Amino acid sequence: MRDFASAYFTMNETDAAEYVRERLNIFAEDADLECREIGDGNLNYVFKVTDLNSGQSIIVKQAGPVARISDAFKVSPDRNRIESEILALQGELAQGFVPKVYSYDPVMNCCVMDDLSDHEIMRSALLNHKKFPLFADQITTFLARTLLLTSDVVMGHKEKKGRVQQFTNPELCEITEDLVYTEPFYNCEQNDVFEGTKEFVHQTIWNDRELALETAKLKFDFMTKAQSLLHGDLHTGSIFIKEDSVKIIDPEFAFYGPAGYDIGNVVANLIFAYVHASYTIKEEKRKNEYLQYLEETIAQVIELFSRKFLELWDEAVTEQTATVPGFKEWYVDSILEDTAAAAGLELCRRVIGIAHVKDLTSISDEENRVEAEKICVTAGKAFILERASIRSGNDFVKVLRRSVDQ
Ligand code: SR1
Ligand code: MG
Repeated sequence: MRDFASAYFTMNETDAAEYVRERLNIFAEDADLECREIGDGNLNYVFKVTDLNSGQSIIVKQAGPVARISDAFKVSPDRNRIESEILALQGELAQGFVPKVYSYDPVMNCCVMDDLSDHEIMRSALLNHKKFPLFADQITTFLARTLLLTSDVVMGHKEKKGRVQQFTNPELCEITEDLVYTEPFYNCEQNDVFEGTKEFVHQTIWNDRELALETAKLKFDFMTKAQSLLHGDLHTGSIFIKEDSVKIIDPEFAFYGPAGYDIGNVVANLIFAYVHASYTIKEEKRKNEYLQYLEETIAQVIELFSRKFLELWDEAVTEQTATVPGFKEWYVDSILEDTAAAAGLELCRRVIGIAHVKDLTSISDEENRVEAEKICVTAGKAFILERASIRSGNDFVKVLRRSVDQ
């Protein structure tokens, strides 16, 4: 029998099933446990453990000492504590939007949570051109509540500073600082640009001094603006979805940063789905319908977020100076500016940097992939440089359309 109590080791499927049997009180004594490793992210091991007698299943998620994507990323397994603690907190602030966590184990650096196999990963669903009419409403409730209720507008400032400490996440933040804010904007060795897209990136991104300056400013905002407790990696691979339900997973990049970072990541990943659909749906009418659905969803995310954030502000504000007329409008405006910037950064980095998205890599025709990537980079750059004037849902859609037409 393995010793799970004394020292950390990375588990295999047999270990994870034994772990569940020995350490947890979830399944019946006579459970017939089967375990499969199902993780497809860049960092962790995800074990699905099923009792073949009852059909009941749970997830054991373990943080390894290095990232799966590359041994070069040595990342503290403490990220599993961050993930467990933020999931508990988000579960209180935005009920029903995150999986329930049953246990966190600081020795094995793993947590046990609900199995969401009745949902599907949103990125895969969008690549299959599925529509989720409730998504914009659901995600904006999650965003408005988690981003406002963890901020100085609502929380006592000493308590909030305690949270900033609790969720200080230097190694995962460093990954974002490098992969999102730095490497994509110069000809860095670690970048991984598709051959046909390289020349365009050289001309459009690496030769642009204004863009270098603006992304430098944004990097310093990301590192210093402890505004809200962020998910920190809110792409469509971090969202489980079904017709009537959305569950946000994988918040291991959580920390206190600019609120717009999470919203911008959602918008950018809807744009990846849009570009993918543009090049993969053959039938014109079906394609246009799907693109229209995605444009509407992008616009709704912005509009509903702004509306819900302002409404919740009036109910929940405790900071006296935040009630000064005009302040909340200024505050939301700055979040929307950061949203545009974050969308732009994500659009550029998934084309140029080391971590790609299937929306682009799965476009099998090389010319189409290059065209799709150029659209993302063009839109990304525009979102960054024009962020001061991008405020409404329609503004976001206009940048996207213009980039497609260029
Ligand atoms: C080394 S981790 C690479 C990327 O995967 C994660 O999901 C984050 O997006 C990170 O940037
Ligand atoms: Mg992840």
